[in-house]
Amino acid sequence: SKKPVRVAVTGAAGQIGYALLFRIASGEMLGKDQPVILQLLEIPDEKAQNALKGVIMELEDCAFPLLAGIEAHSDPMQAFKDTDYALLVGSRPRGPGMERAELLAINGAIFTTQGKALNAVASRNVKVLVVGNPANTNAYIAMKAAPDLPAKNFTAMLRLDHNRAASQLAAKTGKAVADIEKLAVWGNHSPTMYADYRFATIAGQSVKDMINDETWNRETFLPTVGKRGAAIIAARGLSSAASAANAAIDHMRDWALGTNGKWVTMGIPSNGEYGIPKEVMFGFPVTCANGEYKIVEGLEIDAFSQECINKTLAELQGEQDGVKHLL
Ligand code: NAX
Repeated sequence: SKKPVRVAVTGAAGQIGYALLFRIASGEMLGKDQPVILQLLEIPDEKAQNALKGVIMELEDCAFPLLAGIEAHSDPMQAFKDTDYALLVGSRPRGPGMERAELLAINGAIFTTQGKALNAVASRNVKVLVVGNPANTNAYIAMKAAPDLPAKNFTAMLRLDHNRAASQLAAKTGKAVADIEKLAVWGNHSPTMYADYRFATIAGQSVKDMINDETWNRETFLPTVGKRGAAIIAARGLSSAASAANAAIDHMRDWALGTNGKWVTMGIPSNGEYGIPKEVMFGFPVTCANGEYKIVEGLEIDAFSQECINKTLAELQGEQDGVKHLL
């Protein structure tokens, strides 16, 4: 049988953590033949550490055959020791009335500390996924704080946006969501992201031709996908958790195990593709194989798409400029 791999999860006692850990431990992320050791990080706060103990008791009570060990930590230097995968979920999202500078300063501190810890103690092949918002910029900060690790190992979660877009397209066309191929989401995980179905197909047929309604694209589809997080908060009184955890599982599984040529969306550091400046942590369509992602290149960018890409890029550059002094 396979040797266990180490999976670190931060914010492990939070609501996404609660929807995520059981699925990792059951083999849904890395395969039903891959044992895992969970290395869980929470803040030192007594309430958070107690909540984490409760989650661990429940993990134990599942008696998962693939769960080869569980550790609880309050220090990232311990939580990230030799870790093969790191899911950075805990962060400080923007609260009501919070100044932008304050948000960036708090997360700057969290993600420089965690980036440095990964740099010092994680596996040299660690695959990092940042879920905690502002996800792209937090991933950028962690990457910059970890100069001894390959920049390409740092990614941000755009998969929830991708899955939301796929689900809207399935509903609109009356087709199965599983049959949608070649969907792309460009840019920042924020309402400025650009979900792009110009290349999408269902059973080889063009989704754009099937829908044939540019007004629906611009006035219904894009705002629905962009504001989906806010709609869930309004309905549930809490932010999306199970769907976010599901997207994190999808992202890591596809990165580790491959997509068989299927396009998925990942937030990754640009190497200049599509005119996105180097190092900007940007949502791109990718395929994955052999543990590596590869940007889908050569797609035509029309005027409307370029306008959308410029807008989400400007927002991201604004965020990343806002943290430069912290790095
Ligand atoms: P919760 O507030 O339920 O849980 C967050 C947990 O992180 C808390 O238990 C907290 O103690 C812990 N934490 C905070 N700082 C930490 C640190 N420095 N080290 C370790 N743990 C720390 O939030 P939850 O609903 O689980 O959401 C977590 C993050 O995901 C938020 O930033 C949220 O905005 C973000 N989201 C990102 C999404 C995406 O698509 N990228 C979608 C869903 C979600 O909104």
